[in-house]
Amino acid sequence: MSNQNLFVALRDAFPADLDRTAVETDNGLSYSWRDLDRATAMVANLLDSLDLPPASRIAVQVEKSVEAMVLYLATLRAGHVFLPLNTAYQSGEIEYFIGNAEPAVVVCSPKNHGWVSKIAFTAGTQYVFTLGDDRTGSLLERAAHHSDRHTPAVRKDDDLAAILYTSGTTGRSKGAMLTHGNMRSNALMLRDYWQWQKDDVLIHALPIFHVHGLFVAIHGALINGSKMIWLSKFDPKLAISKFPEATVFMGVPTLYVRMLAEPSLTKAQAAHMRLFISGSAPLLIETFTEWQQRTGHTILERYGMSETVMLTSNPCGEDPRYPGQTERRGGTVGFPLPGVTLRVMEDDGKAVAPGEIGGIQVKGPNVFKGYWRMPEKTAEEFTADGFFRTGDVGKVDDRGYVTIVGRSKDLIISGGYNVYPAEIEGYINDMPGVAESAVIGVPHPDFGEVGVAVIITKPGVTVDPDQVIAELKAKLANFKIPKRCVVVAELPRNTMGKVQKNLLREQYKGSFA
Ligand code: MCA
Ligand code: AMP
Repeated sequence: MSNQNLFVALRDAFPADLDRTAVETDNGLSYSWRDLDRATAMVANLLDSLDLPPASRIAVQVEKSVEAMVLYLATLRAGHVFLPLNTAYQSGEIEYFIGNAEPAVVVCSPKNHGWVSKIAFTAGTQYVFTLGDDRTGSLLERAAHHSDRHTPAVRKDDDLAAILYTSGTTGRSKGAMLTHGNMRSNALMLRDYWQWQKDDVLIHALPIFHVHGLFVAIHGALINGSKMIWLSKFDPKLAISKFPEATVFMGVPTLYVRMLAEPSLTKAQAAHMRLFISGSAPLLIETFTEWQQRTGHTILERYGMSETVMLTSNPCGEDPRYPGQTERRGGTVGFPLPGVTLRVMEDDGKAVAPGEIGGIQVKGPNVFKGYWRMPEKTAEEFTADGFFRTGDVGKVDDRGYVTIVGRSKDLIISGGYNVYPAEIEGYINDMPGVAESAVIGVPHPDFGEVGVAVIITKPGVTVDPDQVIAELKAKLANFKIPKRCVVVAELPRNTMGKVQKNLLREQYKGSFA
């Protein structure tokens, strides 16, 4: 694999006829491949005109739009590092990310310009632009004065392309550094593994501030020169209505659960589709089975991480490494992808017996460069022989299928978003009257899993659970807010005095049955 700027690999795959439609939006706009090339050139020229240090971070917190995707592609084209931020993050969270990543440029939604620019300039950011989801804002105004031709910056495989913040069990988020090589190798491999066809059309219904929507979906379509039907926000009825014009859909399990609740989801309506992919969170076997019965399609479940992009996938036709195994098996995340080495290990570093459960470790060209400015933390997460510890617990069966059975990291995945109990507990424990708290994940029919906060108060003090929730809502992204908050006299502890979250999960698992 020669060294190549990821943008060049994507643009090389554009169809010969650049006037064909590349993106069609749900509000009636369409963008040709030529539009994408010209728009990314103009924004890349704007970035070049700022004389930024090489590999500057470009932090972006904007609503989903085609122009936001153009900004991502232009950042690659200009050779800088894209840092997408969840639109639900509030000022405390943004302050941390900007302080940690020290971006040279911040692009924010016009409505947030006031508080974001204050945080950015205080942190030393040189430029703050705005970008609305309706093609307004200073970024496009400034880019309009620049040429629509641009020679992409030369980038090597090991050069940074993006930083994705993902927390660990210990509170603050870590910036996962993904290189041009990580993402290009994964995109090219998935193009072949998921058998992207010439006339495939992708329905893009995911946010574009995480790996699934920003890399797996967008790279998947672009590296195959495939049109995208672009939904600004997931709506089950709208997504289903697009099936007759499309062939590929990618979603987190919640999207499938919500579409199954729609009477318009029928076999006939899904007949034109070729491939439904699910990931980011466990797909319940009930959802997998119901989807198969309702639509005649067998969802392809795959497994990935911010640190590794895609790791495993159920088959999409014949996988020569597993002859005759074309079955997509519900409840599994399929085979390690070509180029990915996956092993299941005991805590003491020995491999488990075949079929046994242990910690999943991986190696491959898709595995990230490390955590931004956290070399010690990075070193902890890699073994001496170079495998990345995913923090996931699983097994590989005798047919080679990988099953994820749990996580050793304290993590809740809610509607496909990661929620880190340690971060929420930190905020609750700082509240007056709170002695200690534990946030656990419990099953939820829509989001799959949601947080429940269990609190013990200081002696003689009463704490109002609703007040706790209200205070959290003022500080944290909405998807992180526990869906239930209870005050109890004591928390179950093991002999070491450690809170036994497994007992709490058992006790509160019926909260949203
Ligand atoms: C919204 N709410 C949530 C969530 N989303 N609560 C818990 N978990 C969530 N994920 C709450 C809001 O706070 C709000 O509550 C109420 O639900 C409705 O808010 P709204 O924004 O309208 O929610 P929605 O539109 O219904 O969003 C649900 C969603 C969204 C469409 C499932 O969460 C989504 O797009 N998830 C996809 C996440 C994703 O892209 N994951 C990929 C990560 P209130 O009114 O009280 O504020 S990448 C990854 O994991 C790896 C690499 C991989 O393998 O892909
Ligand atoms: P993130 O770091 O946000 O990319 O989340 C990655 C985590 O999501 C993985 O470590 C897994 O715990 C989880 N995950 C991703 N895909 C799946 C899947 N198909 N089934 C179960 N968990 C998954």
